[in-house]
Amino acid sequence: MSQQHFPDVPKIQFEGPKSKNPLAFKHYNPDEVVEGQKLRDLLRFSVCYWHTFRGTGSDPFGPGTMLRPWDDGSNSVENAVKRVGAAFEFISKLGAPFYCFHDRDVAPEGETLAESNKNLDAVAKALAEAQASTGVKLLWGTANLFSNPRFMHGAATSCNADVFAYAAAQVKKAIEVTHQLGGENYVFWGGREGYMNLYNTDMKRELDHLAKFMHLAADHAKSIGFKGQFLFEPKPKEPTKHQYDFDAAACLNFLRAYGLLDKVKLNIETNHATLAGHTMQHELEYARIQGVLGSIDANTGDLLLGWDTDQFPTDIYLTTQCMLVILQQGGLKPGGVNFDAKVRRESFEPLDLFHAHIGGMDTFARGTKIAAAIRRDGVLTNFVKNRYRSFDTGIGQKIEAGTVTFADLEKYMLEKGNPTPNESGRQEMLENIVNDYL
Ligand code: XUL
Ligand code: CO
Repeated sequence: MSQQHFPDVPKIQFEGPKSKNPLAFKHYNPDEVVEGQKLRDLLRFSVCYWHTFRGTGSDPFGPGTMLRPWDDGSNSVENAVKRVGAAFEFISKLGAPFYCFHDRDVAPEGETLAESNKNLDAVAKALAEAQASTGVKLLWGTANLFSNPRFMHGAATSCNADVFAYAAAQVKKAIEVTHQLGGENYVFWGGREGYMNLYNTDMKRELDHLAKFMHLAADHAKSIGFKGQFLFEPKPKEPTKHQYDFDAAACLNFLRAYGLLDKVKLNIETNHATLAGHTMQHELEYARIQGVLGSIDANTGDLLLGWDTDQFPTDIYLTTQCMLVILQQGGLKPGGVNFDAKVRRESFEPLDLFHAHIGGMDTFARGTKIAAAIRRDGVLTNFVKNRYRSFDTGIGQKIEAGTVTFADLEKYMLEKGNPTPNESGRQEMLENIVNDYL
């Protein structure tokens, strides 16, 4: 591949924590083994096409600031193919093993569905060639069912049956292209699957339609032999006031209620978790304990801003907490850590894309090593195990085994008189202990 889009950037190398080179990893050594896995295979980093190669830095107050030198600003297939070259040069120099895309990020939408499909096929050919020549693989594909005005009322949850049909056709094609490119997962994020006002909304019908849509997608995947994992990505609001995929708990209830649990897992995103009023650790743990933690979209919000700012993760507490959960389930494979994150509008130079991703990857690598050390010493797990020891024997054991009734418990307590005294939760001590590992 001709390397011409980032001529001043070499392949990013691991130089260790003492390095002062901003274009080097200080903590992410892909070959370092943590809990029996190389960091490369444990973290499975992915670069997202939409923010990194289509982001312009536009905001409601002004246009984009990031016209890339390789981009002629047109909506042509030729420009899209040229962009593939820049994207794969970036991803390979960074050393991320994966990328992700929406159909409409990689290829321009045409006048008709047939034309859009043709454009997508043309760019998919370039993507396949770039994957083959660089070894970069596709973590997941998805369809953009929210930008075009036809999706104003939603896609699978639109009140317009033709829009449902259009979305189905688009997802059919996106799954086929994902399959063709060896994608390991396929994501559903319900861009406008929600409502602005219940006065005009039949919630039951919309949810039934969304479930029908996912079943149809899973049926099609089966019919073409696509074995990738389907992932549902929770987000509570934005663009709609209420998204049906509100949080991990709402998504799980939806999947369970509609018989989709054996077909779909979750893709948990940090800024979506916090918009829902949860920590990322909460969302990951909730998904993990129910066996549906599939993949993550790594980013972070801003405590002072109430919207989806999609910033790169730089907080070591955050990544340590994420990795405590992810290590507990032995990694995310076939999922990974996808940077669904964008550089700020002021960071408009291509070089900033490197700084942002290097920071995110280093922050995750540090979090991984810190979490592994905490786990190795058992400082949290031993405390937690001990905290619940009253359920390991005696009456607690019987409660868990389901061998006692309310009447038995009443008899037990009447005889005993008062419960065994409580012990401190020692939150502050544990917070100090975690700090010792940072
Ligand atoms: C939007 C978001 C999406 C999904 C894929 O907030 O996170 O980019 O990850 O559609
Ligand atoms: Co996302």
